[in-house]
Amino acid sequence: SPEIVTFGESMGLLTAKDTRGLEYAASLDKSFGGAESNLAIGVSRLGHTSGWFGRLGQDPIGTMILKAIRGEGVDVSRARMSATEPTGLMIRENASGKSSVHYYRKLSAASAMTPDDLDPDYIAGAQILHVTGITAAISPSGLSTVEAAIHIAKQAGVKVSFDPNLRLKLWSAEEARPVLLRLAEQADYFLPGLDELKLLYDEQDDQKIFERLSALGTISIVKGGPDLTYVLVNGTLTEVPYFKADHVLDTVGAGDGFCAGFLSGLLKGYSPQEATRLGNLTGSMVIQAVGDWEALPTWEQVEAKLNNVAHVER
Ligand code: KDG
Repeated sequence: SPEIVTFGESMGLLTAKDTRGLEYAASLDKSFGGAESNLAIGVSRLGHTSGWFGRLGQDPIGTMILKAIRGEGVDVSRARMSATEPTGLMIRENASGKSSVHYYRKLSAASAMTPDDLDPDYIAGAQILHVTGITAAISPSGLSTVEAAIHIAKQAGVKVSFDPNLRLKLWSAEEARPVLLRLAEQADYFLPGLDELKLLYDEQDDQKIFERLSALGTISIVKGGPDLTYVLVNGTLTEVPYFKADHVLDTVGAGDGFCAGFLSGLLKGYSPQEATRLGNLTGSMVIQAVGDWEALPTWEQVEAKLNNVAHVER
């Protein structure tokens, strides 16, 4: 098995760049996205082995996505193509500088995923299983699949990493709360954002949020502090400062970019704080270009950044 195994919904991504928004845009750019495949691509580029699976429709968008993920060196041997449901889509628009997304994924192939899609040996052979709250949100069978995968991992002693990825277009904070907190309790590494925790705990006070988090007993990495990431281990909070991005073009995918760096750091044997530093760097590199995963760095690019090597073009 690959060192990191993850699964979830990847969708076609159509983007209207027209500043008047989707309604008036004459053309759409085509790519794809999906929090879990973004992570798998990021881990692969950093030099580790990763595997992604999920259901895609047997249609041109599904084929494009599968080929692209495979082309990034991610193992897709456990992915399935569905003849009966289509690949999901998301359409992003940028009206007057404000970015928003429209999902077309209700009856998608991925939402029909069930625990039968899991290969227990594949999960049991990994170092880390990474799951997100998006899969839990897309359908009841998606949630069962996440629960079953966590169960397999825990039985086999595989570490579980969990990013809640709260998507309020898929469910309300009230609906998400009990489900995501229950999943967080089972994780070895819980990777939320501070804004997500405010919604999940229905609490604005940072101090109280960290008290609640400590009680979970997991290693928690909280993204989105004031230019820093919080690391909470056994009740001790440390702050790991951000790397300053030269410029910010597109913040979508920053969280997945962080997780890719963080999990790669763990595989390298880094402490949670050192792994967070790497995650901060990879996250900051993703936001300097357009696309959910395109700007995920290779290990070579990370090293160049850490050693301050200037990019030479001839
Ligand atoms: O994390 C970035 C994701 O938002 C994107 O790639 C698509 O998985 C996605 C979602 O559900 O929004």
